Amino acid sequence: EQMLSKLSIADILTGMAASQRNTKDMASHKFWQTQPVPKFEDAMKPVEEGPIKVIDPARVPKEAPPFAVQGFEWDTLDLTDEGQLQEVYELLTHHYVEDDEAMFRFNYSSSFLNWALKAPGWRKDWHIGVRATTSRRLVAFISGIPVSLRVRKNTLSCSEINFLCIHKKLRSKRLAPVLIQEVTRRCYVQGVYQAIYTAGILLPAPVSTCRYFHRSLNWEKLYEVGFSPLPAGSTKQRQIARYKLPKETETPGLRPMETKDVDAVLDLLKRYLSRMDMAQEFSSEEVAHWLVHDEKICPEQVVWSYVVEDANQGGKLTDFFSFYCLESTVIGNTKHPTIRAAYLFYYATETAFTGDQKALKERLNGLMHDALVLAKKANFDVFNALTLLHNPLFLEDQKFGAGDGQLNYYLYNYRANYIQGGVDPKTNK
Ligand code: MYA
Repeated sequence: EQMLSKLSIADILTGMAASQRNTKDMASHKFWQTQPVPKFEDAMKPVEEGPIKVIDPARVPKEAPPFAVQGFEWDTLDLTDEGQLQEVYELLTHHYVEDDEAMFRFNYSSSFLNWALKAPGWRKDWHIGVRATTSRRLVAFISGIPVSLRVRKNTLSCSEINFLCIHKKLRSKRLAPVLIQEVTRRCYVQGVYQAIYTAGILLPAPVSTCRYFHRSLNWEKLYEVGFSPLPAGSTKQRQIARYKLPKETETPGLRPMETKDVDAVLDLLKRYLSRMDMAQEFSSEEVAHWLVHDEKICPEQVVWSYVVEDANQGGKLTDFFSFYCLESTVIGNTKHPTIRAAYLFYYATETAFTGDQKALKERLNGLMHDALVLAKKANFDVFNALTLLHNPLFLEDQKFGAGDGQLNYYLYNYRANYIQGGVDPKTNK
């Protein structure tokens, strides 16, 4: 999940978004207290990193239990079937994540779902649906994809769990734990004993937490839908002028990424991510899948990636960046039915390896400025980024504002020391 976050001044002054306030202690998490996850009280203590529980494959049930509520049943979805992909799209469009005030709801496109759920190594049995037995209507969903995840020195074979969704009419019936236990069983059956997942809400207990930042591209529309406030003492005209961008990019050698760039981008990305405490370990197949737009997978474009080719170094690729499209429905707004948001995705730059902090800050600002120009050209309304990687080095200069949303990162059945969200701009650590 990506938490829906709005630009907010009040929330920053008072501390946190409502979803982030911890109103429940461990004992009241009736489900999570039974699971192999760290408790809040242990989350900040130094630990030896490793699995929490050893799973005995012989004790993993081979079949799903009958679904917990009469009149409903499990159904493994076939997302190579256009109609079933469309059913997941419909469920999420009407029932997936909303912000605290129910102003916006994520509207993942079916292209996005096709891309995100059929990543290299995807398995049909990790696309789990629940249907009403008689009407065959899809009422709940949870998914996993396989990822190789490095947490500091250890590389884990994990599943990444996402798109947990229950129809609004079936909420608060303790069905989420039923779905989570079933996806857990299906991972165990495959010998996968760890998982990574993210959520806007606070659960026991995050391994890291990032804040969302937003950079207005179409300020007037964001103001009209209630996403951006008009700061006291400013005017609409001044806000529009503040976020104006040039028509063309400035970095010499910048061009769209192509399939022929995959190996060079993988090399750069691997070296860059090796400096982070936690990151996915990519194969070249995964880099191609996640970064190169392919209209066979995404009839509607989802990912935009650019590389910098240095003519002075024989055409060497020195940098790349990418962003993806995730729209949100503006609930009940006929003038502006959706917000088109670009989310900063992966990037890397050779400058990160020079040890020159000032040069890195300058380079990233140049690259991200161009990313904003390109996103504006591609008709996005807002550009979002988290406080991870080296993002804190450019967020302020590129006129991002802090949002009211946070994104919590969780590991299932793995104990790890807390990872500070983002890089301290002062120390670059
Ligand atoms: S995060 C996106 C989640 N989806 C949405 O927010 C969409 C809109 N909301 C809904 O569809 C429902 O409200 C959901 C809850 C389905 C979220 N992650 O059935 P309930 C716990 C984990 O009565 P409902 C994403 O997709 C809650 O704390 N647990 O509640 C990543 C409580 O337990 P406890 C959650 O509102 C998902 C229990 O469920 C979440 O009807 C990663 C209440 O159940 C949540 N987002 O349904 C899942 N929300 O009493 C974990 C609520 O203990 C994967 N709960 O506090 C773990 C790894 C598994 C694989 C392991 C392999 C090794």
